[in-house]
Amino acid sequence: MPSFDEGVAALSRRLAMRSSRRGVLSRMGKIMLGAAVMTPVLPIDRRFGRAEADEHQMDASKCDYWKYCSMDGQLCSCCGGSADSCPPGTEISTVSWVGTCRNGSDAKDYLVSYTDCCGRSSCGLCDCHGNVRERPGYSMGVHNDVNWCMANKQVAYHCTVSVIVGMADG
Ligand code: ABN
Repeated sequence: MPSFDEGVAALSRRLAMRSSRRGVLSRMGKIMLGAAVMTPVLPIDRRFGRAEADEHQMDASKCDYWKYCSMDGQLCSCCGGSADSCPPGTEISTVSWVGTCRNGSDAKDYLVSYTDCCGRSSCGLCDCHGNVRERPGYSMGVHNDVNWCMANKQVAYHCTVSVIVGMADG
């Protein structure tokens, strides 16, 4: 009975006799071309551990956007304003709350300030509730589940804006 090595050698010889160098190269070329075409469409995690953000965490129109981690309310960007400016006909609350949010693209923590826009009835769109590190009213600076327009003359809540204040202390 031939040994394993002899078996492999015989198989290799038979394969070598049946295939030309050009044929092998052509087949390898086809395989490489197929891999190059198919790889971009395969469902592979391409972050390779670099970032912990999914695509919604990088999309400012989605509640999962990293900066909205302590958000509670409707995004002013859906209500005729922008992420950091109140819509026309509303005024910014004199009181804000803050959150510490991790930006998945650089894995750093940022201090974010959130402020309600007041003076029109609730916008009703893009209602987002992040609530990361949110605390009840005994810790007012991080309390979001209250209408902070009560600090203004125009107490009606419309929507909320958010601004990055700086890096969070390490
Ligand atoms: N701070 C946002 C908000 C407004 C009204 C009611 C609850 C929360």
